[in-house]
Amino acid sequence: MTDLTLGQSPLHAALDFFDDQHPPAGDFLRDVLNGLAATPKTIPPVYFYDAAGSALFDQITGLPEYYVTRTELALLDRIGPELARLAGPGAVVIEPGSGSSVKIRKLLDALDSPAGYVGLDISGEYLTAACEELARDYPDLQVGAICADFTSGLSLDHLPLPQGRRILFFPGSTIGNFEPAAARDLLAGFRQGMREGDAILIGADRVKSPATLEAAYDDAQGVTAAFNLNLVDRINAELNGTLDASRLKHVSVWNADKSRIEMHLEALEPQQFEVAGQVFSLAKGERIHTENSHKFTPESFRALAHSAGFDVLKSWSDPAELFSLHWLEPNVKA
Ligand code: AVJ
Repeated sequence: MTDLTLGQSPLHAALDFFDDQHPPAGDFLRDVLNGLAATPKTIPPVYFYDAAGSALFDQITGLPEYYVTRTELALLDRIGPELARLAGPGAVVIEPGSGSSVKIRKLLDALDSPAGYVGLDISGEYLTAACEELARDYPDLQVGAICADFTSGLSLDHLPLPQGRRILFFPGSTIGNFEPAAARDLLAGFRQGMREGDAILIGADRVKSPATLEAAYDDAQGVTAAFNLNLVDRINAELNGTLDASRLKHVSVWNADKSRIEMHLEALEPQQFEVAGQVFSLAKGERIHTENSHKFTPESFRALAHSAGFDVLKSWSDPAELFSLHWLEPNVKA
């Protein structure tokens, strides 16, 4: 099942190991057809991130309204020394959904001689490129890569990891993309791969004024709108779609009951379109739901962590209390 290549591999010479768990590729066609047949219509947010969508997301992280990324980065800078004390020397950092190299570098630079880094991602190509770059820049660090779907848990037992405390790094409020039950299952899945003394450092966005939240997901320059509407281009290009982006508009709404920002594509007029030969219609004002971004209070986050078998040992926020990082440890099993 798993296909472990140690450092000698000519393909990934800079890595100490590359473990290909052959995650099933997401099925864009099936998910889009099922989502459009549902009521209300919905498309999972994982499909935002093709090359164009990833470039747009990068642009989002620099927008004045999108406080998330810059706030988390500043927070990481501020709490670095404390993280070093909490983690201790020789920690092994594991990053599910290995993402922004800026964030992981901040963490590695803050820690006291970390022993290892393991990136985990569903896309092997992107993952190995990022991990090889880290391996070259951090010659004392053992670096491995796991090509896997982190939503089905972490299987680490067979890997040649350095001894030492494992720190899972899950920044960016990615946890907010999951509905409450799925978020709990995801964290519980992480917990199964952890030992006593291991920890998770996780970023979670906070509840704040709806105006601030809606602006963060509907910026003045229209970058978030372009990010949302890029799904339309992708469906048209890859799934033989006939959607007309000029007849849809980007909408961001705060759902107070569910404590989340929702993004939708809303029909400006009644319309019909095809995807892969199947006909769909939208009434005027009807929406395709494309993303949820859940926001937490300290209490709601603690409840989520507890439900997945963790204690929150420490939480940090910026002075304006926009965003939080939390340090979780597995609670002792009864
Ligand atoms: C990458 C999922 C954390 O929810 O804030 C940004 C994605 N969507 N703007 C978020 C996103 C629109 C982002 N996450």
